[in-house]
Amino acid sequence: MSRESVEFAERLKAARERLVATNINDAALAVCISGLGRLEEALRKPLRVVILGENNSGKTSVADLLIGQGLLPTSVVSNTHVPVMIAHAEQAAVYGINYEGTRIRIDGDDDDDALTDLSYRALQVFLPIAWLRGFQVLDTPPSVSPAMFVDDADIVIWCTVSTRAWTESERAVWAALPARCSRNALLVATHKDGLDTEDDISFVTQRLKSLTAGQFRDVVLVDGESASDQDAPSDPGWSGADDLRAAVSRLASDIMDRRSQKAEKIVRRLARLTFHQFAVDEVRPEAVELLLRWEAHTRRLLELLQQEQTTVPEAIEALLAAYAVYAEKLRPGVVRGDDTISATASRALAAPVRWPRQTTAAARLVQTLASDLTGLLRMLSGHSSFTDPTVRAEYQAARAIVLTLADLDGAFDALGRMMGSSLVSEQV
Ligand SMILES: Nc1nc2c(ncn2[C@@H]2O[C@H](COP(=O)(O)OP(=O)(O)OP(=O)(O)O)[C@@H](O)[C@H]2O)c(=O)[nH]1
Ligand SMILES: [Mg+2]
Repeated sequence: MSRESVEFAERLKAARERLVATNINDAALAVCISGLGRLEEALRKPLRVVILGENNSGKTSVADLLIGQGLLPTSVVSNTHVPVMIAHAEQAAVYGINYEGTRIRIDGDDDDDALTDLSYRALQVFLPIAWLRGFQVLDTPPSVSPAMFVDDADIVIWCTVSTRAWTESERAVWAALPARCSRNALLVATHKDGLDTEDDISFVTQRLKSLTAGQFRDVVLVDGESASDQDAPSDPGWSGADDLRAAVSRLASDIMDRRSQKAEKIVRRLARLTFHQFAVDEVRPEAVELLLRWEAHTRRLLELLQQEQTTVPEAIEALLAAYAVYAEKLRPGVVRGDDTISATASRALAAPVRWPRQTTAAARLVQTLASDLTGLLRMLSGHSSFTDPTVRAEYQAARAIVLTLADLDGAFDALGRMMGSSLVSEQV
């Protein structure tokens, strides 16, 4: 996981916990809190590494290398008949899933019989290994088509035997898999110990890289048997386990960054919805009249824009100027003040924006701006309705968090940038 995505997940968690701690009973806030929780869960979900390859190509040995050589229970090591899922748990355990879908623990003390996985359709192995907190490994049986396993794969590893790597049949099977498999795929060539010299190793590596260019993100050679092989070089890097894990980590970082970027977008949207809905009933009675006037004012401006009686730049300037007036009326000093809302708004007012000419996209932007400003004003209208200073402070804290998550500052900056660039492109 990259540092940014870890930090992002932490930030979400902190924001959610602080929102929960406000103890505010508000429907919009509740939706926001549960949405943030679900996103955190999705961000924390271990990545699924699916190991594919032909019969005896070293798939199980590669799974073993990934989690730490020799850590897989011997009962699941040889001849994989059914899919084996390896995941993290504080206590080691092995389960069989029978054909009715029931999960049966099969490593208990009372079960002395050798494990016959033929009576199960899948096995689940849980191990207290730190690496498995971020990854789930699926070791697949050669008897089932690889296509069955790739749907929910985050990372796909194809195992091939170094000494006869990337055969015609392997090529055909790989080519038949959905193209998206290649995006996060590694080609792992096992039986590196079957190659005689360092030159042979680099020759095979280069050959595989050029043969499979564009189909895998990386090629790694490993010796899955080095632990039990007396003749294996004593070099700790020889097995290739470190290279393999490094390659998996690189893919994982990219995936996590993409996940976080998607999550950031969702958080912004969720927080925007929240801030428009949050405490809508809390508007002070004396502020209602002002808000109604503001809404009528923005409606008129938007109509004028639609009828092309005003331009986008004029409409934006009018909106921001009116916003400043109404904000001051609702909470004197707010436009010059230093709390979160005013800081957000005043930055928008102070932003050195260059306005674009009339475009549909720009008109839509004006509408969004108008509705965001309405939301901000509504927040200002609700603030002081609570006489209890503690409750008021909690509402203020919740609003500040939601505003930060909604990244209105970022939205205003983007507005400025977009306007700047659209002006430039019109000049070209
Ligand atoms: N010398 C050597 N033997 C290996 C290597 N990798 C795997 N083997 C051996 O090759 C045999 C097959 O390895 P597995 O890891 O079970 O292969 P698999 O693809 O999981 O096999 P199936 O699940 O039956 O398809 C085993 O006897 C392993 O000990 C390697 O890098 N070098
Ligand atoms: Mg196997």
